[in-house]
Amino acid sequence: MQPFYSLVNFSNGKVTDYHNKAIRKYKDMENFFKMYLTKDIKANLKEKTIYESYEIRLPKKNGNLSWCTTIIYPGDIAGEYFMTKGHFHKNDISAELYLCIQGEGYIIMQNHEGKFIDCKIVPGKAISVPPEWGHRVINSDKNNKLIFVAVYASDAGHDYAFIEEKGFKKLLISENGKPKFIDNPNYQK
Ligand code: S6P
Ligand code: ZN
Repeated sequence: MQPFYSLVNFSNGKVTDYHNKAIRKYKDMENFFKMYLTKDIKANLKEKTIYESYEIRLPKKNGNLSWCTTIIYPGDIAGEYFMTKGHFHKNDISAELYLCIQGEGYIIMQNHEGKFIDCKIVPGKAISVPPEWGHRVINSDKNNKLIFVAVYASDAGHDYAFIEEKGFKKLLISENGKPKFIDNPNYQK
């Protein structure tokens, strides 16, 4: 393989020459939001775009790195800010590097023993997610997009099952217009 490059647009998060674009709407990730909603309200939110991502994806071969930009739109679902689904890596020994380029929010991380850590993110902040820590990014600014770059082993893979069923220990909600962590009522069930 030859070296190659792409250009990241720091204003809108788009990347040239990407291999994979994903758009996640509410209907694609309903179960990841844990605040209670009636069926009718859920039905009305189905087409809402929560985030999109542009990935430079290299073959899943040991030693290759892939990376992507993610743009999380502003908003909330029953108070829970828009966010990524969150996942562990299938290949759990894979670490990841996050670099925020626009907006503000939080990265939350949790390991298999249930230790939970949150870290505020602002442009220029780079966060190292060690192996074996689940991770999610949350946009806590209801007026602006949050854009970040993530770099990870190409064979890292995504394991969403635990987060979809139980979620992280804490949820980030908007209370009186300010972000606040609360216990996830679904976590102990
Ligand atoms: C991959 C990396 C990111 C996320 C993306 C969307 O390891 O962490 O590229 O896939 O930000 O997040 P999620 O949790 O919905 O896949
Ligand atoms: Zn990851």
